[in-house]
Amino acid sequence: MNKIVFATNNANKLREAAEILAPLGIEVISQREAGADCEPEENGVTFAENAIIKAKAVYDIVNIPVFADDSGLCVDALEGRPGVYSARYAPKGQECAKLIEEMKNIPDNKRTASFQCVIAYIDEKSSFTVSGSCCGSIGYEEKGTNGFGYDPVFVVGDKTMAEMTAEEKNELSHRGAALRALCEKLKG
Ligand code: ITT
Repeated sequence: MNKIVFATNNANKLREAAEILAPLGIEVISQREAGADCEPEENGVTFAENAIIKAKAVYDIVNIPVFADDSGLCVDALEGRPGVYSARYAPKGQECAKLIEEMKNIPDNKRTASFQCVIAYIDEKSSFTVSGSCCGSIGYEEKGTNGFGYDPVFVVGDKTMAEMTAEEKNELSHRGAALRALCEKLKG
């Protein structure tokens, strides 16, 4: 099985990537396991810029194949916010409550949103980015206890992402799509 280091400090992203990539023959190792205990400043203004910053910082330490994920929630009624600032929109655990409050006067038909994910990959021969997205809408209350971040307010079909099993989420998520695109590129 091929090994790739995932440049992230987010344990939920790590778990999802491991679940998605294992059946495709790729073993995911955390940056900490690989000996890279760093948290580079994410000062890019796009998902791609931030993904590249994270992948490079870890690649420079470990020198084996690395990928990083920069992702976030883009809400149409908020002109794409919180977007690249999703991790910094509210203190951890309060992001859904803050978003529900900010969206309280937005009618049903204007609550559309998408999760976006850009993955940057680097090895000794190549570097590239791939992306994935998932369209849905913002609910009026938090529902479900699975997943993380904005999952309890992000509705796809008749469920929030936090009401889905890990398999259901991975099948349709932005991260699932980007990771499958990464595999396709690596198969080349
Ligand atoms: P790393 O930078 O260490 O990977 P992070 O959590 O800071 O971890 P990002 O900078 O990419 O990652 O921020 C992404 C934020 O967007 C994340 O903290 C969540 O709030 C949100 N997010 C991304 N993917 C999500 C998902 O699948 N479900 C729910 N929220 C998600």
